[in-house]
Amino acid sequence: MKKRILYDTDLIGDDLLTIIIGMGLDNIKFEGITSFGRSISSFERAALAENLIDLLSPYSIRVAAGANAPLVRSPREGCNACNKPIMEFKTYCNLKNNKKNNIEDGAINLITSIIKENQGEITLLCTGPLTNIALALKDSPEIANMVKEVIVMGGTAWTPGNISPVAESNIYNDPEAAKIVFGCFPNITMVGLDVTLKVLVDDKMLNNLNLSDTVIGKLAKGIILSCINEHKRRGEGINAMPLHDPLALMIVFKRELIKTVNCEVNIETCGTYTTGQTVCRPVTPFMYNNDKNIKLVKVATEVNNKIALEVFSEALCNACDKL
Ligand SMILES: [Ca+2]
Repeated sequence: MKKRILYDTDLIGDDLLTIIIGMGLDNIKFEGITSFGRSISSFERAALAENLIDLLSPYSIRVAAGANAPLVRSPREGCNACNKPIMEFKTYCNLKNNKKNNIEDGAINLITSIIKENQGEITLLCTGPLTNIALALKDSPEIANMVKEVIVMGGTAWTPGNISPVAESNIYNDPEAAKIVFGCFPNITMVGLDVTLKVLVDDKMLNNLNLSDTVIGKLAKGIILSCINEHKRRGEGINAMPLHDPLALMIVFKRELIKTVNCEVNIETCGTYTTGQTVCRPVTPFMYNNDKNIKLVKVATEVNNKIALEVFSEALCNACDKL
């Protein structure tokens, strides 16, 4: 049976790859895609998702634009390393007049309506700042108990941060929203830097992928190459693209890719040097028996990167061969 996914995303490079590989997989179905924007607006980002759907999806997917700024903070500029291949793809779509402008008005409406109409069925996959989801929870708190599960690409338990010494970028961008989301949903899996930095596509693997010379093949190759080069430029020791967001998607249908530890997770919102930190405390059965009010989050700590890369490669090549 297909896993039914509501995907909330900031639609930068690896988010687009996530949609592309999602189209190359038979065992998932996107029910809706909602966007978060910054200098490139959520509407423009939603339009990119719609372009991909028009080209690749065998079924219709509802798309809505969401917030353009965090709940209380000023928006930060996101990574723009992949802008060139994305702009080339946009130009292609505009020339082909593929943009149908079916974007719905309001991510919050779409999130709440899909969850309410499909109670217990929907996996909420989040690979951007959690602003849209927090706003949906403020609007309709009851949705917290209506989703099947929530997979969050974000945070880090015991690995250094990627935007500050202790914080991962998605959580750092809107820690107040993350605090609401982690505080409300009873069934969250946190797919953070502890695992995503172990699933890496380097130059050699990209060459071996031998992506077809289609529009989607060029876009995927451009995104991966731009990301590899950006990591090389930063000189942080990772000369490859970490599959942050695609890994979170793969876990929806292939749970055995990761091992998790039950943790209490608190989000730091006011630290001078620690804002956005996901403070994780492993909870033993003994601790939980003494205090059943502890909210448990499944924190991914190990990943089978070999199998993850195989699944990613096959799905990506399938999708790229389509167009
Ligand atoms: Ca993302």
